[in-house]
Amino acid sequence: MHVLATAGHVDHGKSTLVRALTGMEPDRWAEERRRGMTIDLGYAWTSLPSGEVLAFVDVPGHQRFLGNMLAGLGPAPAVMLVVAADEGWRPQSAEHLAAAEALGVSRGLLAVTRSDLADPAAALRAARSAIAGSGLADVEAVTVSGVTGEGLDDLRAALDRLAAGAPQADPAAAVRLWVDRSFTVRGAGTVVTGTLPAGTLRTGDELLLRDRPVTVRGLQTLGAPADVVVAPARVAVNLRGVDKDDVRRGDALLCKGSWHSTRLVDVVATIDGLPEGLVCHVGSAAVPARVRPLGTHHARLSFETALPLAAGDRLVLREPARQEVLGGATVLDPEPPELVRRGAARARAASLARDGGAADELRRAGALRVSDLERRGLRVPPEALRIGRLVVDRDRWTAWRRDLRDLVARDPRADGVTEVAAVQALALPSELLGALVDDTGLRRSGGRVRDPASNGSLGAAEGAVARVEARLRDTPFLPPDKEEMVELGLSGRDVAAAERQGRLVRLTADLVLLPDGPARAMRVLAGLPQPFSASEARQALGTTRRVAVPLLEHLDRRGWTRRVDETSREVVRG
Ligand SMILES: Nc1nc2c(ncn2[C@@H]2O[C@H](COP(=O)(O)OP(=O)(O)O)[C@@H](O)[C@H]2O)c(=O)[nH]1
Ligand SMILES: [Mg+2]
Repeated sequence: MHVLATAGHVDHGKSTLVRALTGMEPDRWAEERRRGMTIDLGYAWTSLPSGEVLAFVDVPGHQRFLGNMLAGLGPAPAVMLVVAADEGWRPQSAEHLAAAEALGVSRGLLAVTRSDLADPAAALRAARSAIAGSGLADVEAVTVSGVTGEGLDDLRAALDRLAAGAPQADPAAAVRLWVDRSFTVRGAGTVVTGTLPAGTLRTGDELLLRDRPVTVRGLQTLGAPADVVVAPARVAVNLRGVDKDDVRRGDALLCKGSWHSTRLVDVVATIDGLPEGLVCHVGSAAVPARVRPLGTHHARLSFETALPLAAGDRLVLREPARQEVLGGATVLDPEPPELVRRGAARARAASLARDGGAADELRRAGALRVSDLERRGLRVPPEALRIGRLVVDRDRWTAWRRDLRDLVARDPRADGVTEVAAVQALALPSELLGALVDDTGLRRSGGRVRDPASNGSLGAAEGAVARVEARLRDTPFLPPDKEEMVELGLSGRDVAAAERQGRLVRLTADLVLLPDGPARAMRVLAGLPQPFSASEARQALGTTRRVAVPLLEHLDRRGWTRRVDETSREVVRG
């Protein structure tokens, strides 16, 4: 399943589009339908043409309901930004884009809807230029009408591409389900719902809710009961022993022992000069906080109530009295050191300001995307390496070089390791492989990394392969049989390596010719009266039936010969 939040100015057609795509009603309240306006989060889902299921969290666009909007957008991995063709880019469009920016959302789609009311070109241009430079700059755009249905198929196809490109959520990640709704079901008790961005939920799981253990009595997803729900997903959790009043939006269901609830965090903000008081939105929560500035970009926030936060979590910042996004912040340290000594705050500010903790994070990760650092307000550590779109920790690079050389050197046949195996063994971001191979003096070809110095050599198998080659030069169509190969000490792996090096071709797993063998056979066969039988071919080639039959089948596969009937073939001319 995939989860997508809508976003965009009020009345631009978000709910209508969700309705048209899913056939479901995202405006759940009678008041919403009477007023024709989304007030709270709505939920709907559909199957895409590929069969992938996509769930929508439909948000209100009206400024007054910014908090509800953020509770929907907060845990969602992607966003569908909706702009009305007849209205164009409006203040709440920018507001919602700012929220997505603050949250670091970079996956999504731009839908210019109500295309039946006006030519969408101008609105599309305006929206494109508004999102240029944001994390959503590269998203696909679709023009559509939720009322006439024009463009809906394009939109579905674009949603499918978005789903196909979604990064895999880690099913083993510690669960943190931000509650966006809680209610009572007669006979079942308390149910909470939320967007599960990572991890797996199972019936019977013991979780924590406000430091209290709770048990998952039942699960539902897409309106049906489930024993197991794997992220990403929309999920409803029936909790045993929890009163409806014990849980509300902004609470989180947590894996035991994995999360640290904190009232104090050090952050880097996307804006300078934070006010003294803020409201911080994270997940579905909105919590007031006091601000202690630490240098220009950094600050220590103390929350009114504790939040389960980890380094890297993103907060949307708002001034308490204003319904607008002020900026964003990234948690650098959810367990910051106390600042008691005189000068401690200044020292802390200096250490955060040096690189905002980027060097530490880079040391841990090995490599990070430059755009991710920049978007989070972190500076690229000056001592780091820049390779393509990544910054790489120097020590890690040295270790990767050593490990890659070792890996290739340890390969017993000296025919290289596959790129996939190398990337896995080194836990290397695959886009770094090219640079790493160049830097180590190794070479990439045919999907493998090899040492050019040992090229042409097959290690221990070299002598045996050379003997087979010599023999085939004398009698090109009389290769060694299976037993002889075993006697020579040649395994299937050796033969495969020799084939990759262009020294032999395989007709079957253990039947080989020189690479020019098939072409030589063709010259002989072309001289026969056409069509010819397998036994005529065998005689002309001076070989045995054991070789002739697989050789002819090999030529058939290449399209050089073809069967005429049960018993005969002809050479394909031209
Ligand atoms: N003609 C036309 N009207 C639309 C379209 N999409 C939405 N509307 C109308 O625009 C108004 C706002 O739509 P709604 O989906 O509630 O907007 P939301 O606030 O973004 O969810 C409603 O009156 C809809 O009927 C469309 O594609 N074409
Ligand atoms: Mg709506």
